[in-house]
Amino acid sequence: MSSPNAESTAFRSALEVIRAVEPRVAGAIAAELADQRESLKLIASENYASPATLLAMGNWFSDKYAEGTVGRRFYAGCQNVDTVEALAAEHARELFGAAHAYVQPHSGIDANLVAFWAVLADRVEAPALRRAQARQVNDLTEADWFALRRELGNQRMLGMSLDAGGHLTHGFRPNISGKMFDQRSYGTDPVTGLIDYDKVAEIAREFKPLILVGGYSAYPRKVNFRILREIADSVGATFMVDMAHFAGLVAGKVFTGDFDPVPHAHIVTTTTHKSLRGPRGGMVLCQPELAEQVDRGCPMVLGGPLPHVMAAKAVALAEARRPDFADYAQRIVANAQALAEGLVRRGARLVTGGTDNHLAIIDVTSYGLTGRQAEQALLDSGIVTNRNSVPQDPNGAWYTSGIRIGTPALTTRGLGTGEMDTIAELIHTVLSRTTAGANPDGTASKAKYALDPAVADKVSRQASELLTGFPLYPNVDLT
Ligand code: DSN
Repeated sequence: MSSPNAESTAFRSALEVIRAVEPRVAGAIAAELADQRESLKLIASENYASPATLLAMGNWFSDKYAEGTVGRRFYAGCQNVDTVEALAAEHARELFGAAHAYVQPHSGIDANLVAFWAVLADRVEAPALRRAQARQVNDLTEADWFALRRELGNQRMLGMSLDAGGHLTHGFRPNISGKMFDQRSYGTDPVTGLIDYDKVAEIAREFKPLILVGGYSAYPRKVNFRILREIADSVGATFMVDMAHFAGLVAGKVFTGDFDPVPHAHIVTTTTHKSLRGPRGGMVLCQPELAEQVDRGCPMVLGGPLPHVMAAKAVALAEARRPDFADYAQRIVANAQALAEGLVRRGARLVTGGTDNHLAIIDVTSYGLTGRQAEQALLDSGIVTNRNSVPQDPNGAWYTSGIRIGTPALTTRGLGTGEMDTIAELIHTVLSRTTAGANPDGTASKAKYALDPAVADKVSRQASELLTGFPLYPNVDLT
C-alpha cells in the first residue's frame, strides 16, 4: 500500500509538469476530477480505476511501438513491453481460469473484431486455403483470391438483439459486424423479459450460425452459458461471449458454474474498464485452438498496441486477484438489487422486474416519459445515467423508453445498500415530477420535458450531500 501522500504528490506533480506546457489541459484534468467527485454516477459501464492503474498509464511505454506479441515483435527493443504484456496476460489467465489471454485490444469493439477475425480465419479461411493448397492468402494469385472471396461469402452470426440488451457489435446491421456477417438475433420473452433458451435453439437450428454470441450491455439477469454452449454445439457454431459488462462479476466469482462464460465459450471478449475497474481497454480470452489467430490481432485487425495501457491492465488485473475484489463484486450486485427493489417499491417498472447483476433498466414509459426526457431530467438533478432501449421499444434506439442504471462506480466509492434506497427515492422523485413536453404543433415531443427547477435543485443537493460521506480518491488532494 502506498502512503496517502504519495498519491497526492504524484498527481499534483504530474499536473504541475503539464501546466507548464499547456495550462488548459492541466485545468481540464483537474476539473474532470472535481466533476467526477460531485456526480452521482450510475452509468452501468463506468467505474473509477485505482490511482496505481491511472499512474501506470502516464509514462514512457506510450512511446514504444510493439506490433506482434510477446517474444515475436515487428520492432526491436520491446523487452520491457514484453514484461508488462506477459504479466497482464498471466494475471488475466489466472484470474479467469483461461487457457489463453490476449491483452492488446484498445476497446471492447476491437476485442470483438479480433475475435471475429480469429473465428473467420480459423473456421472459414483456413479450410478454404488448405483446399487450394495455399498456406496464406498471399500465396494465391489475384484471380484465385477473388474466387476464394466469392466462395467464402458472408458468414452467419446469431446474437442478442439490441433492444433486448445486446451490443451494437453483435451483428447490429448499421455496425461493421452487421456488414461482415449475415445476422439474426434472439430477443427475450415478451412476458418475462428473460432469454428464452428454447427459442434461441430454434433460431440456431434454422439459421445455422458460424458464431453464436452470448453477452449483453443492457440485460439485467444472469445468462446460462452452459445452455448456450450446448446450443452452439448442436449446430456446429463457435460460441463467443462478450462479458464486457460483467467481467468484474466473473472475476469476483459472483458468476460461477453455468453463469461463468470462460469454461463454456470458445472465445470470450471483454473491456477492462467497466465492472473490472481497470484502464480503458479490451481483452480476449480463448481456448488453445484459437490462440494463434487471436495473437495475430495486431497488426491484422488492430493498430499498434498501447504498452502503457497494457501496464495498467497488469496492475488492475493484479488488484482484481486480491481477495477484497470478490467482496467488491458481491457489493456491486447487492447494491444493484437494493436500488432495483427501492425503485419497484416506489412504483417504477423495471425490465424483468429486477436484477441479478450490476445493472437495471427502468421502463420510463411508466412515468409517461421517453428515455431521453428521463435522462435529461435526472442529469438536471445531479444524477448521471444513460437512456437505453427496452425490449420491443416503441421509441426506437435514439429516444428510447428506458434508463439504464448500474452500481460498479458508486460501489467503488463505498456506497452501500442503505444509500441505494435513498438514491431510488431521488430517482423516483425526479421521474414522477417530470412531465413530457409538446411540439409547437401540439403533438407529444419525445425530447422536451418540464421539471420544476426547485425539485431538480433539491435532489441535486441531496445527491451531493450523500456523496460527501464517500469521497472519491480520498488520498488525492490537488490543492
Ligand atoms: N459503451 C458501452 C456501454 O455503455 O455499455 C458498451 O459499448
